[in-house]
Amino acid sequence: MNVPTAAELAAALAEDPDGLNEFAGLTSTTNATEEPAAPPSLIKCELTGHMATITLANDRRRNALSGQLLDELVSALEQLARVRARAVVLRAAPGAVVWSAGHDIRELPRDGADPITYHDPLERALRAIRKHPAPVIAMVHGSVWGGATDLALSCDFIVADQTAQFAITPVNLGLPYNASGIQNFIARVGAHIARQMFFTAEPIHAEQARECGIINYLVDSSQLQAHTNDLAERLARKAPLAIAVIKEQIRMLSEANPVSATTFERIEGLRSQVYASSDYQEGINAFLEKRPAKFTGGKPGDPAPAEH
Ligand code: KGA
Repeated sequence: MNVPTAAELAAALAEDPDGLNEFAGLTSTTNATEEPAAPPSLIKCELTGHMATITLANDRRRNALSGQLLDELVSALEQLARVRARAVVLRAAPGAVVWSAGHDIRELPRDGADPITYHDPLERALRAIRKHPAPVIAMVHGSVWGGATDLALSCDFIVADQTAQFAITPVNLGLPYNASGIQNFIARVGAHIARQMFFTAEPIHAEQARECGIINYLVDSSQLQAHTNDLAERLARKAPLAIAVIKEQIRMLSEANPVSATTFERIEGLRSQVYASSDYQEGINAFLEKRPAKFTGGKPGDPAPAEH
């Protein structure tokens, strides 16, 4: 993996504290003959002064959020916290027209297990962004799908251009989204727009995304990178401890939504009916077979529908 280790980041910072430190493509010094070759890295991490950029770099799979990509993202954020980066930009590689296609559908479980548990790599990454001490800015050019919209909404800012669009698509897969994700959408866009996004699974385009508070700054494509870097530099000049503690308070207070144990258990019971259903299997099969899904709405145990 070419994400620099914390030691590499710290050593480079110590060598050149005032200059521009570039970390793209740094590799571990482990002797390659001792271990099997690691798969190519799916993200790139660079640190320039106090500002970091994490680039999603798997356009071939439209930056689908696989376990590997998300583990690398979490690891990069941990390392950037250790070297006290003061602002992090999360972006897709230049030229990509899909920012991210969301959860890697090939990695969704097919064995009756909950598809998005607390320990799912996507959930770990969402928490890593929300708990990261420095502000994380999603710089969005292009379309954002499913769990990637949750990921972008978990960032502290979204700076986007006119090509940006955001969709949340579990109803295309017959998948029961989870309570923390739905809470995140309600907190960010309100129940009314959350219903529109979840029920239609249609993308919200840039103008509406700005109106409903998804996008903080909507700028021309030619200004996207400059505007994002300028914001990151401004944030990097503020008091980092104050930012970290205010960020953590906003997270804790916005998540402080008392739900009784009974209600939570009811939510989990309802969700399990969905991921145990034939619609969930059909949604994944349809994606893999590149065809529209045919959903029946049958609950587990219902008789199979008659063929027409
Ligand atoms: N998971 C796994 N593989 C994916 C993927 C995904 N989410 N999205 C794309 N791919 C693969 C795709 O199978 C293809 O592989 C390659 O990436 C290029 O995609 O070459 P292969 O082996 O066939 P494609 O479709 O050819 O690219 P495109 O024509 O440019 O279209 C891009 C989009 C993003 C529009 C299209 O790929 C798409 O609709 N993807 C699925 C988007 C989506 O619905 N994501 C939601 C995933 O679910 C999710 O996040 C959750 C948990 N949820 O919604 O609840």
